[in-house]
Amino acid sequence: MSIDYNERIPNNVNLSDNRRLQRALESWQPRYIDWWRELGPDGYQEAEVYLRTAISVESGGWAHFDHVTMPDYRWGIFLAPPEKNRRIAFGDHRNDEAWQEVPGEYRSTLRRLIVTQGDTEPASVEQQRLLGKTCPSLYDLRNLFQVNVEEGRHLWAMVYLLDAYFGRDGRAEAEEMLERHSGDPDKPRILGAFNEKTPDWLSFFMFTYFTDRDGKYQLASLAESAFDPLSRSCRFMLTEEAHHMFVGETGVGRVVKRACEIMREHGLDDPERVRDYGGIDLLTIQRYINFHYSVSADLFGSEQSTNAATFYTTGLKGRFQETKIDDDHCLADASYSVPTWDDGKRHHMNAPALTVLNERLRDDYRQDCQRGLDRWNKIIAEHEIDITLILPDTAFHRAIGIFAGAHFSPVGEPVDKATWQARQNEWLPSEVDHAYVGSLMHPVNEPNQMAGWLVPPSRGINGMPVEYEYVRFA
Ligand code: BYC
Ligand code: FE
Ligand code: FE
Repeated sequence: MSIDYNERIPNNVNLSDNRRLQRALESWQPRYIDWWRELGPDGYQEAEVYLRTAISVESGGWAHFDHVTMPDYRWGIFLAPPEKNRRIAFGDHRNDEAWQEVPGEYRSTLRRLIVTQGDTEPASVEQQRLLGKTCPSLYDLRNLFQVNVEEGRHLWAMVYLLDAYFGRDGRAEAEEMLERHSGDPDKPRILGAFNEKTPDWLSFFMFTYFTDRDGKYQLASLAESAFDPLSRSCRFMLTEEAHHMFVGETGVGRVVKRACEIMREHGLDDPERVRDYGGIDLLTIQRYINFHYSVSADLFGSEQSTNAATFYTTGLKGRFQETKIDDDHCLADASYSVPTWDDGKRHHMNAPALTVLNERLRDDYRQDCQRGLDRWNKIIAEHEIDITLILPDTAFHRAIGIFAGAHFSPVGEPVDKATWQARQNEWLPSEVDHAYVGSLMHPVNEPNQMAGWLVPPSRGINGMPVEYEYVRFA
């Protein structure tokens, strides 16, 4: 299971034993590097960044830290160790041996899932490409680039599966991964949230908190897949994902803390006055939460989904922590409560569990999101400020599913279009908010400095001090 770094493409899949596959990936590699130089981080390609690189896929001790320039980062193919005699945990093929090849009848469905997953990875790098220019500290700059190179590696993980298991169609899909671009009107990325802008660092922290967390839930569901190479790819990706969400949670927490400090220091009752002292006020933070939570909730798809039912019964995509759930793992007679919206009224109904798997995963996700809000609220309470950040109601600002097209307040009351238009600036980041947050975005490139709109992190990376020179400029 060790990783061979002497090869052009580091891997733990014995790539050199499969010449055809090796050639396919080696011919994709320069196109990937071209894409990285063109649409990866703007500037900084010559800077030396203190990055971690995977050296082993075993749990614990897999990371190596060193200053490297990003184009020299060793993107490779790493699968989690195989589970001996792994059996399929759910669906019609439950208890069969996990598949090492793709069954012919599921080829196109599985390809579509892998393409959708893979497409998000380079999309996020594209969305974040300008942020380096306004980093609040070298510590944060390094974290941004760590996230970016790992998202690049996640693309490699999916491109490997496409090339190795889907023949000519897979190779064509690998090419298209570099042809669609975030926000491109003609060739956009596949899922909505990945065509939005990430214009400032508060957006970046929100994105890594909320949108990377969709990644956690989707990857965990795909890690249950009967198709073992996909399962093993996703299991290793999940180990990297934890850091991305850490960047988001601590990042937002540091902005919250700074807002609270300013309020206490200057005895402010009106939260908005935090702006007079160069902080980001809690009401603006709430509007950013409303936006990023709602577009990320859309990534789970419609409440009722025949796609999701098919993915499940055929064994392609399971539930979150499938093997830990105590039921028949076929959902033959099970039901699950889902929201409904008819005639302008909201209710709940029990639906056949199989048909509402997207909603179930969204519920799991929502609970996980709330945990970070609880921690942020604890910071606020510690400063004796009477404000609570909330997750917006599931119906708020949705573009996918039953609530799409209707309007709701953040606490889930239906409102008419006129009210929505009149109050939108209270509920979602307004142009004024974006301009204000944007006005705070100035690069801080000295090791011992930190922008004034957030507090320093409580510790540095890999035991290094916060003031460490995480990025060295050429
Ligand atoms: N935007 O039955 P439905 C990550 C489409 S994030 C646009 O409701 P289904 C990362 C859908 O494709 C994790 N289109 O949903 C994070 C379908 O189209 P087709 C990404 C959407 O199929 C941060 C139609 O609407 N991974 O890794 O059950 C940084 C009806 O769909 C959207 C995955 O998503 C949307 N929001 O579920 C970096 C896992 N939602 O097929 C990386 C793989 C739905 O009729 N993907 N549609 O043309 C899936 O499991 C499923 O495709 C989805 C949708 C859960 C996304
Ligand atoms: Fe990823
Ligand atoms: Fe991520």
